Amino acid sequence: MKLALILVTLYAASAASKTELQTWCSSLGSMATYISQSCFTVTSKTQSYLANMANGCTEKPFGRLAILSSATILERVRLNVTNQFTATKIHIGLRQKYSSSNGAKDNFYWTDAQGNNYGLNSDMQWYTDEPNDKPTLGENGEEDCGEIGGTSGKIYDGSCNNTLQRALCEYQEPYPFYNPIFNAQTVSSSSSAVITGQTDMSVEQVEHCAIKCRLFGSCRAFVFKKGSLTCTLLFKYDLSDTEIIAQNDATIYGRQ
Ligand SMILES: [Ca+2]
Ligand SMILES: [Ca+2]
Repeated sequence: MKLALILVTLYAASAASKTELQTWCSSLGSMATYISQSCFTVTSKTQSYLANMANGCTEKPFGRLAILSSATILERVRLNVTNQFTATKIHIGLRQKYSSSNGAKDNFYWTDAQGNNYGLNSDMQWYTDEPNDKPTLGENGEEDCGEIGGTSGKIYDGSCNNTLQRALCEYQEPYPFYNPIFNAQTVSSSSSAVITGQTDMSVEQVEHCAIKCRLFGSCRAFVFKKGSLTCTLLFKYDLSDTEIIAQNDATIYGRQ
């Protein structure tokens, strides 16, 4: 009896600690998964890329086409959600800037419906030979919009026109929080986690790094260096042993 009461109490406590977004995400069943304080959903409606960008992810606040700068998140999204869409491509928040001198692989960037653009992570999970500007019959000779393969879970460039596809949406918590995940560690200069141009920013305290990370669309973690009061924004929290190095006055915080 006592044990049952404890279990009921524990259950009530864990249920109460679920955020509204988590509860909504769970209610969508196999069409959604909650990872790193974001709910990733696949839409049932199929639209053009630009329509999906503009209004495909508006069921909840803080929605956008998914920005997938972490290989771990991409793989969890595949296993938990997109894997069921065999041979289907699903739109994500990735575009290529037009330039007459562009090669197939140049000038891609992560983006959102507000038109904020973010540089790519260097470990982009492109499918073999992608991006390749290789439209299938019926497309108009350009592939400048990003998508993932439902089964492969890898990234492709696809045509922006005449493609009615589902969207992979990402709804973020209104106020994501960051936990220390590696104490007395920083990232190595060669780490693919570092967001170019967002390193060693002068701050006063750890919360100022958190504010910058919340504002910067592709940021999911950061390094705070207590000695120099600087922070470095990171694309991902899932760092490998080769990407982190010891440093006494540094702590890595992640959106877990
Ligand atoms: Ca292209
Ligand atoms: Ca392609």
